[in-house]
Amino acid sequence: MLDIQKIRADFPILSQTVNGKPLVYFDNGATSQKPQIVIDAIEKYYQEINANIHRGVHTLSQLATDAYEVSRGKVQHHINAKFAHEVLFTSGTTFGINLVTNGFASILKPGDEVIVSSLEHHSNIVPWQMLCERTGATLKVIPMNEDGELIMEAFEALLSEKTKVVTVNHISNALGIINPIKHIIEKAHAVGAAVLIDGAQAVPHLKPDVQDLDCDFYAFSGHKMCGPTGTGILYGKEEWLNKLPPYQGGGEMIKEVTFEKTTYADLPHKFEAGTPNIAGGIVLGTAIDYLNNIGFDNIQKQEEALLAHATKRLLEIEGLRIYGTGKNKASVVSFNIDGIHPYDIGSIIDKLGIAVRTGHHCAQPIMNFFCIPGTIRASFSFYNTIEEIDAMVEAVKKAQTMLS
Ligand code: 7TS
Repeated sequence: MLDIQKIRADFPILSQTVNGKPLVYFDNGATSQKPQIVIDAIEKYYQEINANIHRGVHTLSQLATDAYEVSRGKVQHHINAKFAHEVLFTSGTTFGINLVTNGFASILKPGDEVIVSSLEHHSNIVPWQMLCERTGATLKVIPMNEDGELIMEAFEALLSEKTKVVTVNHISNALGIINPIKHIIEKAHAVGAAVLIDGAQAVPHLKPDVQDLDCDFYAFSGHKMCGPTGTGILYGKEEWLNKLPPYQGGGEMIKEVTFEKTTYADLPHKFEAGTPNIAGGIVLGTAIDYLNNIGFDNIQKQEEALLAHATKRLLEIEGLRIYGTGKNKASVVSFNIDGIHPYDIGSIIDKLGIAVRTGHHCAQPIMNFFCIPGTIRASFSFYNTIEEIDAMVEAVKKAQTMLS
């Protein structure tokens, strides 16, 4: 088992008090906290090797470029991509998805279909809607059941030769449901559709294997996996990245520029215009090393224990309903209490030092499905403890008493 106290000591923010109470940070789905090793690595970059990359012959530029490319290699191995050039640095999941939808604008035709799921974050709905508006393609939606699970028979019924893209999240941010993505990818490929997986909520909990999954694109954010904000990755299969046009034009993404015509650089540079978040990209590699040193088996064991304890303790509260009761779940509990607005509970427990997210979690269609304005979401990380969950349960009970 993990020595949680030792791990917690890696995260300086966790020893803070908020509103005079020890911080209980259960908003990991929004962003994770950062270990000291990540904070130090950012400082070290600016103190020792700060320079622009891929352009200088001078020593610092080469050091920075090497560190950036080493980090790309770490990500490649972490997600088991076949080639390093299939790993694009982005500013986050949102950017990665928009890069792909922008590319598909030159591929989709009126009458083509794009399938999204009813469990998506707005980041994986709106860009596809915009794409459909641009191209005349039609958006189809995989429905879900009362447990928050996607209905696979309905998905299969939506598939046809018109389906050009299927996109679904690996893990739902609002409910924590883990989707059967391998099955979805297989079925989508059987009709010749490309598949984008939104891995934003998966990468903090597990190590995706993009070759085993056989997905065409896998997008995620660095800041949810102990890395800096403003970092992310878009994995794309080489053949797809070669097929898609660049997203942004600018420096570093070209081979040759004249006023008559520009030719584009090879992968990955074709998709990395301008000066990137160099420090962030390098330090994302540090965060990945940190997580791998802890070990994803250990992370999962700890998070399973937290989820089981939180589910059991919360259900002791009268009138409390958990949303997302499917079997396959990550360490996220979304709930409401009869007759009380989620925001009111969130505000009161914040006064008691407990940070959860309340609201629609950028997943309004899920809230509409359950006919609720939002939920209280506690999302756990491996550095959280059973005692913190008990503190949250007591705080929620107190809030319930105050508000009833
Ligand atoms: N996709 C999913 C499944 C997400 O959970 C999020 C962010 C995004 C995409 C967008 O990621 P970004 O890094 O580009 O912003 N989710 C949340 C959340 O659940 N609470 O705050 C942000």
